[in-house]
Amino acid sequence: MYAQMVRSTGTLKSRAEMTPEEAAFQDRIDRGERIEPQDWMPEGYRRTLIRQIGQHAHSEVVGQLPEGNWITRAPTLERKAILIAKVQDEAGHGLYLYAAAETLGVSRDALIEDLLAGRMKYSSIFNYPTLTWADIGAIGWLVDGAAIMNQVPLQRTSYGPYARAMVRICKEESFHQRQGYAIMMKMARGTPEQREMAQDALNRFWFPALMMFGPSDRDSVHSAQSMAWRIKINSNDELRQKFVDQTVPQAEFLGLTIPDPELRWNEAKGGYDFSEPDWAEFHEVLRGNGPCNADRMAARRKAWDEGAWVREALAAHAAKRAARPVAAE
Ligand code: FAQ
Repeated sequence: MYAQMVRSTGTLKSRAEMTPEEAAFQDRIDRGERIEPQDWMPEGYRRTLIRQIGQHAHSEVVGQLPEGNWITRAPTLERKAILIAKVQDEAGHGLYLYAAAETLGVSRDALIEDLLAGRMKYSSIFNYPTLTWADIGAIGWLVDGAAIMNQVPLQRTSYGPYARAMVRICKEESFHQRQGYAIMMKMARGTPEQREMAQDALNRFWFPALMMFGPSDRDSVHSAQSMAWRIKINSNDELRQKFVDQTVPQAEFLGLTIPDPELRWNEAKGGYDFSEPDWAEFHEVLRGNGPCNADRMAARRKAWDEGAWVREALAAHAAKRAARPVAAE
C-alpha cells in the first residue's frame, strides 16, 4: 500500500467499540470543539495529525525549490522581488506547520529525518520541473490555487494549533495565487511566443495540480477516519471538483484552453465534468519516480547536511544562555 506511518482501516469504530475516553473525545469533535495540545486524544488522532501536518510542512519547504529555480532569472527586478517574497513565505509556512506538529510531541528534526529517509511524503506537485517563466505563473495560479482550496476548510480543522496556522497561511496563499495569475495575464496577452508559453505551462501543470487533492475518494485510505475526526473537512473529490469549477472561468478569461477534451459544464450537477488525472503517474511520483524526485531530495539532504553547523551553533548558544543565571548565582 502507498500509505505510510499510519494505517487506516477505512472502517470506523462504532460507538459500542469505543472506550469511554474515545466516545467523549468524539462527542467533543461532533460538538465542533477545538482540541488543544494538553487535551486527551486517541493515539490514532495524534499520529494522523503528525502525518498530515508533517507532510504539509515538508511540502512547503520542498515547494520552495521549483520556484527558487527562477529567482535569478526573473524577467524584471520587480518580479524578482515578488518571487523572493513568495518563496520566503513558503519557508515561513513550513515553520508554522513544524511548530504545530511539535505540539503533538514530535521534534522538527525527527520529522525532517523521516522525510530524508523516505518515511514521510511531500506533495507530488513539487516533483515536476519549472521549465519556463510561465511555469512560475502557472504554479502561483494553479498550485497555490489548489492549496487555498484545500486549506481554507482546514482553518476549521479540529486541532487548534493546525487551524490557527492555517489562518495566516491562507492569507499569504491568496497573495501568491494573485501574483501567479498576474504573470499568466501578462503572458497570455503578450507576444504569440509568450501566449504559447502560458498555454504550455497550463498544459503541463493542469493534471499534476488536480493530483494535489489526493487519490479519488474510492481509493483514499485515510479520508473516512480523518473526516470523522474533522481533521479533514471535505473529501478529496469534493475539493477537486470545486477547484475545477473555480479555475475553468479563470482560464477562459485568460483565453487559454484547459488540456482536457472531456471538460464540459454539467447543468444537472451544477459543475464541470472532467477527466481524472493519470493515477498510474501519480503513484509513480509517490514512489519516488517523478521527473524531479531525486533532485528535490538531494537538494533537501544537502541543505540539511550543510546546515548542521547552524543547528549546532544555535544549540550551543541556547546551552550557554541557559547556564548563565546559574553562573551568576
Ligand atoms: N502528494 O488517504 P489519502 C503547498 C498520500 S500545498 C503526495 O487521500 P489524506 C503550498 C497521502 O499522504 C501542498 N502524497 O490521504 C505551496 C497518503 O499517504 P501517507 C501540501 C499524497 O492524508 C504552494 C496516501 O497518499 N498540502 O505546499 C498526495 O487523507 C506553492 C493516501 O491518500 C497539504 O499537505 C499528493 N498529492 O489526504 C508551497 C494539505 N495525495 O501519508 C510551495 C494538507 C495523497 O499515508 C509552493 N493535506 N497523498 O503515506 C491534506 O489535505 C491531505 O493530506 C491530502 C491527502 C488531501 C493531501
